[in-house]
Amino acid sequence: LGEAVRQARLQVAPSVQDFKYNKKRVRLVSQGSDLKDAAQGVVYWMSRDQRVQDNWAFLYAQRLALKQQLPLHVCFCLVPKFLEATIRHFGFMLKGLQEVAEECQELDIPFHLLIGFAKDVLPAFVTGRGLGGVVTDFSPLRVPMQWVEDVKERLPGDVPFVQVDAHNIVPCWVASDKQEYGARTIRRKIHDQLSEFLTEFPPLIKHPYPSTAPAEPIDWNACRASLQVDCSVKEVTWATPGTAAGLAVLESFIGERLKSFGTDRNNPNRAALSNLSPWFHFGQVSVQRAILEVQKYRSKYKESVDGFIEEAVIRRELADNFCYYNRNYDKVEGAYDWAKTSLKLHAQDKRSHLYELKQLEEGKTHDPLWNAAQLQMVHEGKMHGFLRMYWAKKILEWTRSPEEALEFTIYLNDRYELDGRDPSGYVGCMWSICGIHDQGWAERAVFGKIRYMNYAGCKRKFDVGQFERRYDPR
Ligand code: FO1
Repeated sequence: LGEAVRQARLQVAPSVQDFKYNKKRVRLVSQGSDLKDAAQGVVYWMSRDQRVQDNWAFLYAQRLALKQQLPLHVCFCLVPKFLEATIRHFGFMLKGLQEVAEECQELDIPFHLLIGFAKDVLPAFVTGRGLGGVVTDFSPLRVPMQWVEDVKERLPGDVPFVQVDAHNIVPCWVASDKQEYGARTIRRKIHDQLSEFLTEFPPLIKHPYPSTAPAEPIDWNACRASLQVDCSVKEVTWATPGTAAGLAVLESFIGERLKSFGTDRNNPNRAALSNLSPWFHFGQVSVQRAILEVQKYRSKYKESVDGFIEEAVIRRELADNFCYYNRNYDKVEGAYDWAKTSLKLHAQDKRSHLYELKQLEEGKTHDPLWNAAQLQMVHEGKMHGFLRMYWAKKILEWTRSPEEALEFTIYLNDRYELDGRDPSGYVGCMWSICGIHDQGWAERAVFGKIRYMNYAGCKRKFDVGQFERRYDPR
């Protein structure tokens, strides 16, 4: 699969202008004037979608550059810290970016790693090089949305600045213009538009208009040294960073695990998951590519393929919808009224156990299944999807308030999960603790009407002891 994508890249398409580019993927951040005659090039400011091929934002930037016969540049702005990210995450990201830089070089597209916040480095880069247009990708999260706003403020007024949703299959602002109630309400909207957006990618091609001023060589060690992040959370060994490795995981999912995804995905003892979320999170692999490949097996593994589309497309795009349209996407205030009222009503209920953050972080509760899940996350950077729900719900049960539960859950998720700091992570925590995208259930202590999960329920689903033994520290 990696090779197929590579080959596509090397093939010189007749002209990138020839394919039909769906402009609904693009929106204007600031108008500027038309690309100036004197412009020296176009730049793609890469952020969420850290890959060369299968990237609608990169393709759009190349299309603009080809139309005007201009050089194309790519920039990545490396911030010193981002939410709770540690060296585990920055290490994964930087190694992926190294591959991006190499691929860009083969395509005659200079890749620039700028150190610092975009607002401080990107406008100067654009003016310094006389560039005539900026294209960026899209994230609904508060911090990256603010980066875009800040750049907009500081870019010269005549430089057009556009944004492309290169992460979702149906662009977030096209899928729906409001916060959706749940999977039930967004599913049809997305499925109805899949035939329009779930299309094959044209290749990004070797760029025919080389830049006269090439990129500065990148000192990757200096990049690492510029970071102000916690280095005590170690990088993981099971997940090799980068697009090539991510595509190999996709291939192994299709060849080995897809057949049992439909039946075994809720069993943490079975290898049935795609495990692709770290590569999806950093945009090293496009979800659209994964779906294009997986859906070829629909007649063979219908249940699995449908289940994967539900999780990778519907649930994932629902998460972006939630974060985009709800500014309190990571706070109890962001919940539905029924959930807020119910949680408030039970705020004073006696908790069976109360744990401090440190006890939780070290996996030292009375519950061996919970501890095992926590240690899986701490050591491997990825907790099994089914256990993520159980894990978060127990934090609601064992802390002083829903606010504290959400704070701890998001902190731990963002700090340890490779795929943390992502809309899917915030929505996962909000679903478990605040009932987002869920319905009310029978009322009970502490949880109120929030769906409850317990150890006995897990025991009915899988061999809990087998999972606990895998992560037993003794
Ligand atoms: N994007 C950037 O443009 N620059 C960064 O330095 C950067 C660091 C970073 C660290 C951890 C992480 O999980 C993501 C990071 N991102 C960075 C990407 C990004 O902004 C996110 O993936 C999206 O916001 C997720 O929606």
